[in-house]
Amino acid sequence: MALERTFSIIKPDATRRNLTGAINAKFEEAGLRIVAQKRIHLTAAQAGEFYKVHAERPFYGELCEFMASAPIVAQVLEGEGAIAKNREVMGATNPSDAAAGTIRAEFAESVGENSVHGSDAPETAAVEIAYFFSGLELVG
Ligand code: IDP
Repeated sequence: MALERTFSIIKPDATRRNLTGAINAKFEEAGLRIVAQKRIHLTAAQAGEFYKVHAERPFYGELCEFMASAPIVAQVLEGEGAIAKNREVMGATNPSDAAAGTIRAEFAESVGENSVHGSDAPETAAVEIAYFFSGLELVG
């Protein structure tokens, strides 16, 4: 499997509860290297742009408001098959469906406030990384 990069967000529910280190430990234990990371506070408009594929979903307004409610940690994770591996470490969207030991099973509060975001495909990873980071900020 090829070395790959994926985009990750530690969401406001997790930064609020000081879980950045605990979540990063899960990534590192799974062999994902954090090659870029920054803590930022999105505006609702910036969150809306990031999540625009969900613009027609009933929870879109709530999601944008939540993502702008406290700082996030935007990250790029690198590793063998990083996109799939990160989705595995994150667990299912709804924490009540997430496998034991996953980030969402351990830390998520609800289907909306579910602690982490991770890209779902190479194309989205490339777009999401470019939305938050310049090439100079990716240090492998
Ligand atoms: P994913 O984050 O596991 O890829 P998506 O279906 O792409 O899940 O949804 C994006 C985000 O939208 C979720 O992580 C969650 O924060 C939010 N979301 C998804 N479904 C619901 C819902 O039914 N109610 C509220 N928020 C939701």
